[in-house]
Amino acid sequence: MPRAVADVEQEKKRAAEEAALLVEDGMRVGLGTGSTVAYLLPALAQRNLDVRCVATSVHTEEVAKELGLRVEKFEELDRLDIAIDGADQVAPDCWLIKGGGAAHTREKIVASAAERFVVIVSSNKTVDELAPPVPVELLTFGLPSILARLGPTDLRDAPPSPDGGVIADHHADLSDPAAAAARLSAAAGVVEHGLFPPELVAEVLVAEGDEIRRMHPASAADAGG
Ligand code: DER
Repeated sequence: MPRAVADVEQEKKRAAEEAALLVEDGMRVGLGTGSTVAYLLPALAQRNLDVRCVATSVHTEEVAKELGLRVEKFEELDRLDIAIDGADQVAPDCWLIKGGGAAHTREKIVASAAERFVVIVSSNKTVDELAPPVPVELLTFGLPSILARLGPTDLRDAPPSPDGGVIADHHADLSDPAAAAARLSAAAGVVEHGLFPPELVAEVLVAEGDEIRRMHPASAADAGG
């Protein structure tokens, strides 16, 4: 049965508050984007830690600053200790689909720069298998030809990304997420796609009611993470 909206919001808040506890004084922190991260920002600000943050979207940056968090340009930090972000879908092996909020390009850069990328989700985000579409960011240069080569893709009725890219949703075959990700990464004109591999993920915090279930990709478990 689908979860009631209030329950989903409560779970997002629960996951976000749990993740805020992972941040320690002096850390460099990547802040994701979306309705789950909206609960992270006040929870983190409330801890009054001395942290340096980078934001994955203008909206996150504005809200974080309003709450008193120190947000710096990502041009000023080369590594992050932790990044925390939501996801649209989480598969059992920790493959993710992200980009519902159109911020996946910056989100992937920030996640990749982090020692520990922590994903926070309500229980309705976990799936048995990833399902299309996959959000993509495309260059405007040669857009019709990029789309023709890519295959079925819907342009989103959304403003361009802060980096000038066009946001679209690609109807990829996701029976093999690694193959789909490799194909999208290799496609000329695709700036970034919303398939995030388990290798990027340290931990997924899934709120199930008041409980937190921790999912770890096999790669992290092998490394003792
Ligand atoms: O756009 C994104 O990638 C968001 O992080 C998304 O994946 C999660 O957004 P939500 O917390 O609003 O569901």
